[in-house]
Amino acid sequence: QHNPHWWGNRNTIVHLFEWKWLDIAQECESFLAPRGFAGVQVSPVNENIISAGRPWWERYQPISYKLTTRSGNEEEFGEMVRRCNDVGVRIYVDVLLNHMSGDFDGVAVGTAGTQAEPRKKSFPGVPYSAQDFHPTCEITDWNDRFQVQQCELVGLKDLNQSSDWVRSKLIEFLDHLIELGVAGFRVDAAKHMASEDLEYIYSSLSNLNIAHGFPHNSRPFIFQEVIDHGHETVSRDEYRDLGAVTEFRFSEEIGNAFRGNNALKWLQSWGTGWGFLPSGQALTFVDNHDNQRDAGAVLNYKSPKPYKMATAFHLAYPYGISRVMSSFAFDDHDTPPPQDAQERIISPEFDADGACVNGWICEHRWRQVYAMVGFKNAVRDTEITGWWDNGDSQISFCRGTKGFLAMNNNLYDLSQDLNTCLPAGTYCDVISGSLIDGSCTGKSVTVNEHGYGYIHIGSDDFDGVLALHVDAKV
Ligand code: QV4
Repeated sequence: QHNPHWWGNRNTIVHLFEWKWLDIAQECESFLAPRGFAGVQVSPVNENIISAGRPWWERYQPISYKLTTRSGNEEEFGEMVRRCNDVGVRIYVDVLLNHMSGDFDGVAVGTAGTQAEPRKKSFPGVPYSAQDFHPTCEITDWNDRFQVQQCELVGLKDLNQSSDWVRSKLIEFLDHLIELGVAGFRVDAAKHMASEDLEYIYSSLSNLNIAHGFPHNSRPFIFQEVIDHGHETVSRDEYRDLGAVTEFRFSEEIGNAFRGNNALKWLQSWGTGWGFLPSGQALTFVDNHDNQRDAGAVLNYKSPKPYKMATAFHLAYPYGISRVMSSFAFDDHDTPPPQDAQERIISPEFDADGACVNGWICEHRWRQVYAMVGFKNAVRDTEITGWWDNGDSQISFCRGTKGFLAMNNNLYDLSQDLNTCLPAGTYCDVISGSLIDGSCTGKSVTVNEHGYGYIHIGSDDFDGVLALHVDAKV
């Protein structure tokens, strides 16, 4: 279940973190499909506990499988999936199979009005009762398989996926989403569940819904959240044959490189050469909704120049199943998404350039990001050729004869003739500008009959990348 069921030449997923369903429907039609995005990872869809101040993470504490959250209700969810599928943008749902909510004093009321008593492990909306959960214990040793898989992740009531009842409820929930037209799932906290139980659940799922345009016998795409920095007792390798796995080392190493802790020349062997999973099993990202909030090597929108460079490299280098993050502005771990005085999530608003303005960051609407989604589509099915570097942090490479990328992460200019491998002509650098009505608003590069062009990226240029491809020829 490694096939994401993308349309045509599209090949990038965007995580529209905490967006509302009807806003996503609109985004599919007006922005994502025209820009060639392949799919959207959406926030959890089932009913969750209500936490004071409405932190984003309340959605990782389920109360029932009713499809009502702050992003919208079932009808709105169904409408979103249909409208996105109609324009060829697939929907992947973040699903919580590992646990229900954590402790709550007294009777909790969820986002669909369902009551539960988490402290007693009583969730009548499903229903689940204490016998459906593992006994309560804390994870203190992350290299103890029993603790990781049978104790409670941050106190979240830990479902027993080897029970027939729990399995049947989880399968029913996922099948309901398949019926509504989704293309697959991000499986939250997969590492905290035994791979045999997940295998049973995934293989029991229905095929994708042909009424939504999926071919007969299409299996749901599965990507599993398994954080493995290497040498973990519960490793990514136990899950990779069941579906794709989040490759966290990609995120950490790309952050390191573009923060300047590692010369870019080493990226020549990026991918399996760095010990990452095989390309078709790796879900790759510069940052995700968790690690963008942690200090450390991982880059996020708050460091725009290296972030855009890392994203350009991510999308230009042929490795992995790519996902780009689309965030809301945050100060700390608990900052809620943009909301009004009644604590309803507000819709993103856009300025004249299409950038988000009201608390949403929308990295996917940054030109340097969506232009690289277009680049990745334009160079699909080509290999890396013509790698060049200066022995340090200036690099360039070709994608067959369809695309060319150059980067400068040194403190001095890159100015020289380089082999772009492109057919002769003038190309628009899609990073510094766009091709509009046949003219380029940024840098242009003239490629001679030998494929060479003069490349200049100043060390203090706004962006440290230059990208050319055959769909942006002047
Ligand atoms: C608190 C204490 C605990 C205590 C517990 C019980 O910290 O020590 O046991 O109370 O009284 C929130 C709070 C957290 C609180 C917990 C339970 O932040 O302090 O525990 O609720 O009330 C998200 C957030 C968490 C949040 C959780 C549930 O990141 O902060 O916890 O949602 O709302 C590991 C895992 C990996 C996981 C990652 C974060 O291997 O699977 O940690 N990542 C996924 C999601 C992530 C989500 C969860 C898992 C849980 O990507 O977003 O956690 O669904 O690496």
